Amino acid sequence: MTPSLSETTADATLVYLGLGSNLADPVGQIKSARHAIAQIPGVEELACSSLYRSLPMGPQDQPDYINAVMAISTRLSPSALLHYLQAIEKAHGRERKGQRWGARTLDVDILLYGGQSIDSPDLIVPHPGIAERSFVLLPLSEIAPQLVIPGKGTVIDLLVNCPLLGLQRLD
Ligand code: A4P
Ligand code: MG
Repeated sequence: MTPSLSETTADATLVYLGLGSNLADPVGQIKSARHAIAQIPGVEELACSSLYRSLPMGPQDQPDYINAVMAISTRLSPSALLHYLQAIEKAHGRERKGQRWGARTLDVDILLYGGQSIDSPDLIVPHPGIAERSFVLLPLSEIAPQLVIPGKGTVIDLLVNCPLLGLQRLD
């Protein structure tokens, strides 16, 4: 899919993405997803955190997750970017079975899209879970410790008050 002019903006926007996987070789899924995201037309990778192993948030009868955070620069609109990311999830075997927070081969969330606040049926930005999720805050603190999560505080300050819950950085 090549973005049309209406799907792009004049200036590039700094966007943070959260990646998660807990099925079918999660480490491989995250590495492959990072590569695929960097290949999206109109996207440039700026930084990527280490990979982290985390205990599942939500239903406990599922494997541990592998999580990472990426910073990208893009001229794609939020909805065009979301479409590309959902196509990448699908290409990585993502099935939507209706269970909230259930196991998945790949989940890519738009954490922040520049300074924009978006509240549409398909997209909520900033992602509402950032401030409570150590598997987002710790990788984010590697690449953007002083980033301000609007209405919440800096990443590093939020991390201090967030239980790590067995989060481990992979070598
Ligand atoms: N959507 C709305 N806002 C966004 C956004 N900012 N980024 C919509 C991406 N998508 C967004 O998502 C459902 C719909 O959310 C999408 O169609 C999109 O239009 P989904 O991925 O199908 O559903 P979900 O992921 O099960 O639900 P939800 O509430 O998005 O869950 P989260 O927040 O993605 O959390 N435990 C660990 N340790 N690590 C994890 O990464 N992830 C989850 C899922 C649960 N437990 C986890 C982890
Ligand atoms: Mg999601």
